Amino acid sequence: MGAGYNNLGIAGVPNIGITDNDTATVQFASASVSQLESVNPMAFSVTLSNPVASGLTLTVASTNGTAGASDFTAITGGMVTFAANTTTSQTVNVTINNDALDEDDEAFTLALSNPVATGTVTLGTAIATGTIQDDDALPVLNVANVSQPEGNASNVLNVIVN
Ligand SMILES: [Ca+2]
Ligand SMILES: [Ca+2]
Ligand SMILES: [Ca+2]
Repeated sequence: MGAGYNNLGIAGVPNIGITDNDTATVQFASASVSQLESVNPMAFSVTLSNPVASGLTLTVASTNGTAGASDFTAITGGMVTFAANTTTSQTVNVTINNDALDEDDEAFTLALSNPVATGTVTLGTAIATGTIQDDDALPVLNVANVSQPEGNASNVLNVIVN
């Protein structure tokens, strides 16, 4: 009891406070998620270590890295909510755009912030990296057959990129 033990009531009714000693950690289940750009959405799991009596809300937002607006749908001011007295993990889904560009794998980050709850809730792994694996083949160069009369000073070479 210690600090939670308050004044004894004069009338003999003790006034006892209970100091909660429970804390909870909320975080991404994994600091990195990687999948082909043809797989949609990209799911980030958020876990809570202990149930929170008040429930819990968090803010989630994305930041562009090598992946930008053409590669995924940004999240600004998203909310993650845990219901009261539960630890059911929550999922943040990011919409991935499957383009036809041959390119390097690209990445962005998600950040959790601002846990709001009564009691003590701390952030664990608050940043997660999403890697979008390119699935597009190298372009094929086709050079069209060229013929020209002798003595022609210049010619046009048609190059078709598929
Ligand atoms: Ca892309
Ligand atoms: Ca693609
Ligand atoms: Ca691509």
